Amino acid sequence: MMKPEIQAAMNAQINEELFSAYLYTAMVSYFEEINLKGSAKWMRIQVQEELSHAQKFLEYMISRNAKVTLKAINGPKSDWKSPLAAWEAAYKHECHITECINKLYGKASDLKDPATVTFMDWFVTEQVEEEANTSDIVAQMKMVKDAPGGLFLLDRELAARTTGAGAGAGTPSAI
Ligand code: OFO
Repeated sequence: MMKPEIQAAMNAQINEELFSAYLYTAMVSYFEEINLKGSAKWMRIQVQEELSHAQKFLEYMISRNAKVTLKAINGPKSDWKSPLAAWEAAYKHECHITECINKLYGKASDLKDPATVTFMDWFVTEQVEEEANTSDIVAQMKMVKDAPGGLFLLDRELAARTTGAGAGAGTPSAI
């Protein structure tokens, strides 16, 4: 049986993952407003990925007979001052999620719950990719910041993302 403290932390993480989906949905809308269709497409896929993360926690909790308690999801921001600012916010958010995942991993380890530690391994690895993807895009955005042609090309490359799975999926390698 899952310890109540871990159960509470997992419920909180479901909320974090659903908030991630909500935040990135707001970014889909922002990128569409400013006609960055590739960025919007990349974020649409990211929304699905975040929902799948929430689902993974849900299924794991069900398999452990833990009680899933869903709380209200906070409203995200809906506007950013530039595409770069939005991508920086996405990177910052992923760093926050990494901290949440690491804390949850640490808690499962401290409370001697090896099944949860093993389950959390996937998320620890996933966060390396989540941070790398957004940080790479931030770096590319900084390079093209004042060059509309560069932004156009970068956005076109972001449109190539087809899946949420796999390292660096849809992340531009070069402009
Ligand atoms: Fe669920 O990893 Fe991003 O937030």
